[in-house]
Amino acid sequence: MALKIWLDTGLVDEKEARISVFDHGLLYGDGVFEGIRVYRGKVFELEAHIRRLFESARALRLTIPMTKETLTDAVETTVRANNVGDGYIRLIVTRGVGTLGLNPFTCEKGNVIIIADTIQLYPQELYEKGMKVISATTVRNHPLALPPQVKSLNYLNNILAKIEALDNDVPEAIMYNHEGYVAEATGDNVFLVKNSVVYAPPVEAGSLEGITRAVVMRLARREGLDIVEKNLTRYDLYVCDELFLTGTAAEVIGVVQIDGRVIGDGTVGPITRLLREKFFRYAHGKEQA
Ligand code: PXG
Repeated sequence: MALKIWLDTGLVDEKEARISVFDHGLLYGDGVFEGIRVYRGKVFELEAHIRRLFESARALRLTIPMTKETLTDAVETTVRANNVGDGYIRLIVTRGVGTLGLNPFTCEKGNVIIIADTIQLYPQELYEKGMKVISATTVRNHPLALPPQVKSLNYLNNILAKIEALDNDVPEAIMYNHEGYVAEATGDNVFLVKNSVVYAPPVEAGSLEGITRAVVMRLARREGLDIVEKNLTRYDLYVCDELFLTGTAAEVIGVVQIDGRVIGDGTVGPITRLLREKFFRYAHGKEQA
């Protein structure tokens, strides 16, 4: 079925949803985006996603040509127009149409694109058995290069790490920062469990400040789990009891092997299972966080 796409000021048919070849989003990856889930018709953590989008844009001196309120309404309108029950939203703001040349100030106005569609999920088996990952050799963006908290249209840093994973026949790679500390996976945040304590790298280690990460932390605290944010090394990942990833697409997924080392007993551990279950219940409105 053809989708209705939000383009700039309103909905258009999918085939009419076109962007100029002079848009700096295409020419330079100059823009920001969000990936957002819809569960049972309700947009998940929309306020947090809108806030992060505006902060990413601010860091890039990109003016979003809508207010937070009108953009929120546009997202809701697009979801309803496409009858999305369980699905996925891609919200994009490009720098807009300009001349050839890097100067972003030749672009008069940013373009807003909202796509509400179904989502491609990892197979259920991967959640039950857990996934294998590798350590990427590609280092996460230095904070003085492209700040890792900015969810920009330039994902090449993470794409290079993803290619390493796929070349090694695993779905994901762990990225480390320029100091050798764990940053994140290519599109997910990282947690580990050791002696029943949950550890996460601090955002300053070079990750996106994940919205799923924040929800999982809240849920874990409510379960009485201790959560410690501290720098983690590759060694910490090798000797932990449980390892899991969080993200909009993956939700909570266990990792059972890294760089050929088996984690814990090689199955998805009890705290990972608990948090996945709690997350599912929260996302489907059966639980508060
Ligand atoms: N790190 C990075 C680099 C990400 O891109 C996350 C962590 C997790 O953040 P959230 O807020 O989602 O919990 C992301 C999110 C996709 C896709 O299509 C990627 C993300 C989200 C949704 C879809 O690959 N990345």
